[in-house]
Amino acid sequence: MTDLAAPPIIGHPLDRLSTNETTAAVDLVRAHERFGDHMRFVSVDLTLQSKSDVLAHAPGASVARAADIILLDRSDGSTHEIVASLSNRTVSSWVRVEGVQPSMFVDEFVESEEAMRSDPEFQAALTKRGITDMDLVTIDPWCAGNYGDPLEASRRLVRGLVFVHDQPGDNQYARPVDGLMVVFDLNENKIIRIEDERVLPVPSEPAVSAEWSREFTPNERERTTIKPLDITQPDGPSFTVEGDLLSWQKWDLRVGWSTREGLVLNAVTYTEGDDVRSVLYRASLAEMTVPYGDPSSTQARKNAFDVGEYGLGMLANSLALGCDCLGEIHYLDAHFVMGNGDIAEIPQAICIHEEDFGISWKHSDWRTESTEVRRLRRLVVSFIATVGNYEYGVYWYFYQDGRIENEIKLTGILSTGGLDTGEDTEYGLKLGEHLYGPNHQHFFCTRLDMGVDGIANSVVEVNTVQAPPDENPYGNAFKGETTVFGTEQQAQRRIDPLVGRYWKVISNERNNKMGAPTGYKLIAGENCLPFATEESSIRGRAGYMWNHLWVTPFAEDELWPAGKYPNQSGPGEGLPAWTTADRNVENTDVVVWYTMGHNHLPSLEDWPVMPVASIGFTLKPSGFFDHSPVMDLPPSSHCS
Ligand SMILES: [Cu+2]
Repeated sequence: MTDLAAPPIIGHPLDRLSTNETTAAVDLVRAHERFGDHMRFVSVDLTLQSKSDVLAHAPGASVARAADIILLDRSDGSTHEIVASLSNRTVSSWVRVEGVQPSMFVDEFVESEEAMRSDPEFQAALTKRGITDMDLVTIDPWCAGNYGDPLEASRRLVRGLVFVHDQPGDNQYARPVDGLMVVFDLNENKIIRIEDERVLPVPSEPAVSAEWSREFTPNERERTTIKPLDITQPDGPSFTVEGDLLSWQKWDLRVGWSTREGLVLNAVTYTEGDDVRSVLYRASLAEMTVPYGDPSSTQARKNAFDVGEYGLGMLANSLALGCDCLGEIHYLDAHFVMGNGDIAEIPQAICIHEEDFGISWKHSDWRTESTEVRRLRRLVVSFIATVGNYEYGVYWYFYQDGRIENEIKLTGILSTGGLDTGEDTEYGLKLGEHLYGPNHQHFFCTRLDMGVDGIANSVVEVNTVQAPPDENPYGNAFKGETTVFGTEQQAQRRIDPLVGRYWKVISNERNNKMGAPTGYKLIAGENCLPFATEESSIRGRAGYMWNHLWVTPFAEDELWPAGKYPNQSGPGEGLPAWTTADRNVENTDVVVWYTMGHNHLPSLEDWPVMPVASIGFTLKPSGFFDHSPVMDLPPSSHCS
């Protein structure tokens, strides 16, 4: 029933939830008759509205606002999916879901570590290793996965990885207590089992080489030869931000956010004059998985789904606490909901700034000595999440020449293992006596809900091939061979840099001046495939990793490549399940899923904090414009 007293909400349907709206959603749920004290809030996020409604939205029109809430009932392990209408101030839907584990929430990190630390049996296992000061012990709770243990089907489990500080606040990852793992039930908040397999010496490397915090690193080690390099923008930046609408150099987009994905890009358009051209409807890092490649029983269970098991939005850094961006910066705040329903603010979670990016184009004529050079700029929209030991920076770049780039910056500390005296391993790199960094991979799946010049799009693959003999009298000829994907299974593809393979999203609604469809190509960067076997647990649970490209027809409930609840999931969910229908993906509303893998055989330089490793891909206009889109760039004033 509509509450007539509720004022209509003016805004845009994609506007992020305000803290007031999240609070209102929590209050509606708490006041509901089905809510109980044993329920915990996992997440509160903006309800995605139908694409047709969003596209039809007229500026100034009122919008229907709603929030999706996920609750965990700790008394029976059930999950509850709720929709709260913020416009009508009612709970419009409440669905109980059995047999799934929603993602971990921050309270569980804190509570589980406390409970493990104070357990007498756990303390005895540490005493056996000469560790008696429990305040120095840290336990990283890793979602337990699914390896056929019946407990994994019935309980909400984490496996605790144990580390120990030498002094409070120093780098505990230099001192793994390997061979000891704690199986812990989050709902009962108690240890189920201690797997005490092997007593290993705790590494005792000289502290200075393992430390990163300034508190523990001597100042005399710091370089003194760096002169100031200031970025000054005396007239301010060239972008504007109105609410969540970001506008810069013909680009417009709406910044979005979710507990699970962190930063989301909505409604990305490129405008020339009155011609507003759509490129992307929605883009985000939709899943990532980190499979470890070491057969030791500790490492073999490490298969983190950092988006679906934890949530990059919940783990986002407040960029107020560092110096992550340079120049004239505009920050946007974010927030998430704690288990008890309290709001946790993340001030300055999203960074927006622009960067000089070298030259855009240049030509010199040696006869006339005429030279023209133009500099290129890019707009950067980014955030950084800390997932335990590791940091992931998610960067989106928009260029004046129509390119969009995605870059993931990987940094942070290796999740280490221990070795016996004199022991070495092929399944990782020894970093010092008793210490190694295990082999692992990082897979990132970006969901690209495309809309290149309209909703109706197709995807083609282009491979470069040698010309056939009858067309190749000089033996030099080659050409691009284009294949249009008709169905989902045809569009499950892997990279092939040796034939210059790229994929291109083309419009079925608009042609360029040569009569060909306008398009954007997806250019792969670094990539690899998983090494896990067909029989492995992760093969079933993260099937999306085995193809670099997937294309699906848009479906409102298909957001998560490894399924909605990858925590302790069974095999086959997400992209592998949806695409068995082999639906049409030609001349329709398509979603492109690009998976990229970073293969991480550690090196000594990764220790103690890994210098950023970078992986990404590019969306580049390809027949989208009728000519170079950057001939209108003016010369730089300071060079003339
Ligand atoms: Cu790594």
